[in-house]
Amino acid sequence: MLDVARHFFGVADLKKYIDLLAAYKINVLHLHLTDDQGWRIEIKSWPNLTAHGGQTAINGDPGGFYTQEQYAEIVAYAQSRYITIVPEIDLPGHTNAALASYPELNCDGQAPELYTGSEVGFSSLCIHKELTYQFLEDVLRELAAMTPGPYLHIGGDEAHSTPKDDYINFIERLAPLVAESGKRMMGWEEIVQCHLPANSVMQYWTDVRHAEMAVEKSVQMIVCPAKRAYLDMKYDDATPLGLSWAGTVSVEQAYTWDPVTEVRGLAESAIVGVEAPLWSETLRTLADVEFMTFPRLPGIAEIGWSAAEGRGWEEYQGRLAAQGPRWEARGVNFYRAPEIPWES
Ligand code: IFG
Repeated sequence: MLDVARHFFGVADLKKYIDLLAAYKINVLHLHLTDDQGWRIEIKSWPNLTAHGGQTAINGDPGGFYTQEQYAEIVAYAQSRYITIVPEIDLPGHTNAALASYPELNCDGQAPELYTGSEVGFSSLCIHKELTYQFLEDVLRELAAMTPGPYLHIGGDEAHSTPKDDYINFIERLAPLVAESGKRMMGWEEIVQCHLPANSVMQYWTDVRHAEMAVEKSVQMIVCPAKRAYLDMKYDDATPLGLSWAGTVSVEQAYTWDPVTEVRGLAESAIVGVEAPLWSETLRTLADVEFMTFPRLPGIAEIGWSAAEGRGWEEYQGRLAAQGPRWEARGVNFYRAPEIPWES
């Protein structure tokens, strides 16, 4: 996953990133397209979402957005490298950019200012306003029409400003709208508190109790625990970029885990896949994105594609070291983790 909402990355950057993902057999790119700081995908029936909501980014860095034509270009380019795009519209929290764009979407009819900070959990759609659901129908319809892949991701995380009952009612009213758009619903782990369509997928990212609830309710999951798979976590305390709320994640820690053993009672058949989310609060350029992605991503790809029995850090780090010269030749700004025996 790449967060293009906290900071925006244009089509050319995305294409370079997609080439690097394809080299390590990544086959899905989840784009986090909307958040408090920016709405990055053109919705023709609600043009202000990007005209206004796409203008800025964290720290007042340059904003931006993808026109529907540019989004189609990204989808086609990814497809040519056997990568499926999963678009995420984060709901009902993480919605300040949408609320700032349309006063009428707000319960009190007042639009908040554009937000350039990095707090989370302060925004919520107006759950009891009918216009909210017209808005959602329009957004989901247009997003589904431009997304050939099977999933629409509706976020669902950190809705701290939405009362629990309202959150549950909202997600349960949203789910049929996703189904009507012809897509399968994906969401962050919190959605598992709701009644979900049978083919929904949740992402386990931080609270294992949500993952255990998914096991009980037979909800399929993407396993991406922040303490292992969040690429925006610093490598160590000296890393200049990234965050550390889930701890630091070394190259070894990003490799030496097995999704099946992360959750009590989890069967391999219930795991749709693994994911390596990269949040961009602290990332401004493709070079920053590459620094946090490499060298940790190939190991997570290997976890996705190979049986746990055959994996071992001692053997793996030798193969990883051999990638260094390739990345140098391609001008990839990878982190030369000192513990890896990089080949010169
Ligand atoms: N949690 C938030 C993200 C981002 C992240 C940074 C999820 C699902 C912390 N939600 O991870 O928006 O701020 O590590």
